[in-house]
Amino acid sequence: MILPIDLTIMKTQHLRIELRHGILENDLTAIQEVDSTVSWVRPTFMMFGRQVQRRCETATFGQYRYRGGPSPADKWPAIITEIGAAVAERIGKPCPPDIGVANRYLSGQDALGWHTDAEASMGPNPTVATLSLGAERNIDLRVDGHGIRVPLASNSLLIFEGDLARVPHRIPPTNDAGKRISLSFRWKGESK
Ligand SMILES: O=C(O)CCC(=O)C(=O)O
Repeated sequence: MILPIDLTIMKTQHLRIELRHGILENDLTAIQEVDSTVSWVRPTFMMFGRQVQRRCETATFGQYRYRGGPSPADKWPAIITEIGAAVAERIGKPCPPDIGVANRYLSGQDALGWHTDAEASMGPNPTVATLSLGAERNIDLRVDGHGIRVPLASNSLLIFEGDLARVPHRIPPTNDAGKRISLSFRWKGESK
């Protein structure tokens, strides 16, 4: 069962999850610029021996390659650098972030299936901060076996810190939603 909650901070033994609002001064301008600047692709990947198309468009920046995703851009577009710096400052992290991942959902039918952000190359206890721009969508999380549904308003920032393998999540499809872009900035972590 998925329980809708108004999340602010949640801590478990291995994880910290936080939702903040009002991150950028002008999220409306930011979404337009990111939308038109990023080279979006809709990758395909193999699942159970079949070629499947990803249900949203994506782009990656930094030393990272999504499973079946596009090669990361060598150069971060200026607007992504700028937003990454604003996010880093808001949460007290070094600038620039190690990695940026952008996702574009053109409508409510675009979605992202269950996955975790755990990557061996990110070391133990990495931080992932995801900025939402545009249409509000829900994110479903599984935390310690509990299903949680969190609405992600435009200009909100969802932060995961710790053992990311313990927080599977997805963006489920919905009937009517306009365009949404998420920008996920990631920092390598260290043992505590
Ligand atoms: O679009 C979102 O908010 C989720 C992004 C995400 O889970 C990812 O990039 O791995």
